[in-house]
Amino acid sequence: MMNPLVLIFSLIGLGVVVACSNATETKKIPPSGAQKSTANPVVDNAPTNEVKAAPEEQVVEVPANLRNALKVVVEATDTMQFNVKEIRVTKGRMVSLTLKHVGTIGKAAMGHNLVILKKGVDMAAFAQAALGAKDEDYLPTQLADSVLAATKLLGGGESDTIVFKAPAPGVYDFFCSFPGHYAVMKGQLIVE
Ligand code: CU1
Repeated sequence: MMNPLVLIFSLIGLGVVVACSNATETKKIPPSGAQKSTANPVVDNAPTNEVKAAPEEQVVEVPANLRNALKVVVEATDTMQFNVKEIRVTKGRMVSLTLKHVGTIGKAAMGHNLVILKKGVDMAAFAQAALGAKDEDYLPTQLADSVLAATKLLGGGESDTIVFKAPAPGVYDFFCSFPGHYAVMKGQLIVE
């Protein structure tokens, strides 16, 4: 049952930096429900014996770059508001973005996430398409190619942190994909 650990320790022996394990657990770019995600590199006792080699790039890359990451905290409320409407960052910089649902209403009625779209993706069309994806927390995997980064869907009192690298300069829309929220819960990531 310790196979995964043995694997990890040998990686350490090879000089792979795993020191910043506190920061690695949040990296995930195409978020898709908790169970489907294969992108999570955290050593979680794997439910099966199928131990694949640690998911390539992600484990290794994040910690080193994260030291200079821009840390952003966005609060979302029970009244459907983000307290941040604009995030500015320079190209290539790592961003550690935490979304905090500071309300008390559960996610079924007042769920919030923060979805950053790739450049040129139509937010209204995306939001419309996401409406039908309740089972995927309104972030359908079929639209993953349109997403730069996204948090989980949160209920009151919950928070989630994502880590991503600021892409090419430009303006990127972010919003909450919970039905009906994007009209007010939105903002822009501005990469300079
Ligand atoms: Cu929301």
